[in-house]
Amino acid sequence: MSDERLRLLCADITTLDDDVIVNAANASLLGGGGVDGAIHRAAGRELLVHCRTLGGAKTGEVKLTPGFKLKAKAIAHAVGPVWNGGGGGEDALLESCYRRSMELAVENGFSTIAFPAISTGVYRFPFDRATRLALKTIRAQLEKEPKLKRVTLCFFSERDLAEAKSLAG
Ligand code: AR6
Repeated sequence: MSDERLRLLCADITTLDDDVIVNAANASLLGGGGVDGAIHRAAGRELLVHCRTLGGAKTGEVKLTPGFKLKAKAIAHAVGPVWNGGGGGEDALLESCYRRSMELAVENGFSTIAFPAISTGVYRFPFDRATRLALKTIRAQLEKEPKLKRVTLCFFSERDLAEAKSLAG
């Protein structure tokens, strides 16, 4: 059962020691506010120097970097969609962020990964819709990827965690 490898918690994602932590980045991959700002601050300036070589990423794409000063070994920079009413392919783009992050983790030999609630802050994706989609995509991917030992959904408030737990069933 894939749910034995899924955990939901409330934390600052920069403090986690999972192999990979996922960043809710923007297309420049050069940092910003929210979780992106927190990850860049915690990983240190070397992360920005490295990100400058990546040439950005499209919405729905994910690029992997080292974790630098983080406990995590790597950071998966995922560019989530800006919510625009749902008619612009936002669901598929958000799903791609979760699926590609997990695929890249496995391809690079990692076995644990932690996600923030991508697109649900500044990008305004409705929290319940985003969380349902995250749970569905992660569960499907866990079934396909036996090498992934644990996937964490990391929320930044107890309120978000409680809502996610009720959606997870
Ligand atoms: N640990 C875990 N979750 C966090 C943390 C943290 N340290 N900080 C915030 N969150 P957002 P987005 C939660 O706005 O909507 C940036 O400027 C937060 O409560 O960080 O994908 C980028 O550069 C929310 O639930 O990301 C982009 O321009 C979730 O992380 C843009 O924001 C996502 O909120 C991306 O917007």
